[in-house]
Amino acid sequence: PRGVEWNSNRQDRDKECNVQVLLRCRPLSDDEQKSNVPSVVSCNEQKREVTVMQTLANKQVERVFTFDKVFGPKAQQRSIYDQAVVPIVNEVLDGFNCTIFAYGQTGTGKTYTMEGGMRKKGGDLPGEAGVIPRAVRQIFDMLEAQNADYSMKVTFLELYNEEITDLLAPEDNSRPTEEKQKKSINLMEDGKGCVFVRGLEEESVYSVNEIYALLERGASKRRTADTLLNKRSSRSHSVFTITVYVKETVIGDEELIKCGKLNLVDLAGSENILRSGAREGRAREAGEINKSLLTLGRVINALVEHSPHVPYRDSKLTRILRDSLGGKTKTCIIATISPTAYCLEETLSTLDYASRAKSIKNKPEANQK
Ligand code: ADP
Ligand code: ZZD
Repeated sequence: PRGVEWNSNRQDRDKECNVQVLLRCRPLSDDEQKSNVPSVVSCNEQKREVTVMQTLANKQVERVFTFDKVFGPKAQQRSIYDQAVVPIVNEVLDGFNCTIFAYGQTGTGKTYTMEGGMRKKGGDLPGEAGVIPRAVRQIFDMLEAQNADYSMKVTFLELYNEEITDLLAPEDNSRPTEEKQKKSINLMEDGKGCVFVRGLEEESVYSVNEIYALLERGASKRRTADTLLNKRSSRSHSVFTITVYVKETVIGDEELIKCGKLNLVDLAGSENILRSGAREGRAREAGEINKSLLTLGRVINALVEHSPHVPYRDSKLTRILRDSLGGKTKTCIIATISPTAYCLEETLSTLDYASRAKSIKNKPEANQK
């Protein structure tokens, strides 16, 4: 079965490997439960199936989708992390680049999955902590346990309306607000066609708490931007990247540096695609068109259909994540849905999108040597 490929042996690692696609359905909220909102989604985790009940011309129609893993409404943050993310983080420490995307309609749990609920001051990781804080801790724990000679860098950016904001940039109170944003952040290409973001604050980090403090800075910066421009967060993409360098001394005191990278991406709400497609003219003026999200969909289509031209260059998101789609990075998409009848149309669109992405093939290659 698919999914076994992910944990394959060292010797057959450099083979083609499908993008892994996971599906998570959130529970009904307290309000939804109180008002008896009907649920139309059922998840069978064993069979890795999601069934959606649809009423068409007064007839009940069931649609069934299969994914690499399915997490129903009762799935805990911890179990998603243990089952889906632990193997990916292990690959990062082996020198691979890995990307995890969260894709879905606003309100279905992308941020809850990637970041989690609020952090309790001073305490240990809360049960509600999402993928990012858990991955940070696992990476440190493993490096400490191996007594490794390592260094680590993190970046955290937000992409809104094709503009990149550095969520880790220190506050500069000596300049007016408009100017602060202007510190130019550009996409640059190295000689090998790899894109990197120039002008981002790249923080070297030495402890878990230091990263958590940086996340706090990023989260509060985003909250400020959110209140300035209502609901910006549902239309923006955020990318948190951890780069780990591990020094390995081999026999004959030759030194090797193994470098692995983990990109954790919380995409804009997928409802923005449908909307910006439908009323492109006015949406563009309202800043509603989401070029990056539209282009991501086109890139996925082109890869699935083996088109000779893949439009990576058409948006910043697809330029930044080029290697994650059809490249040398190991990629996992977590698609999130709501169980309610009200979200049915969006849910089916997410399930179709995620199903298509299952056939994308990447060719992971370790960075070292
Ligand atoms: P999105 O990022 O997709 O817009 P959020 O992560 O903000 O969605 O989730 C919307 C709301 O639903 C939040 O209040 C969040 O805490 C809650 N939520 C989402 N997923 C779950 C889940 N699996 N379990 C419990 N609460 C959840
Ligand atoms: N989702 C919360 C942040 C929010 O939107 O504010 S949870 C995790 C990853 C990236 C950014 C923030 C976090 C988050 C957090 C909350 C409060 C202060 C700082 C950071 C978090 C949650 C659990 C453990 C560590 C960090």
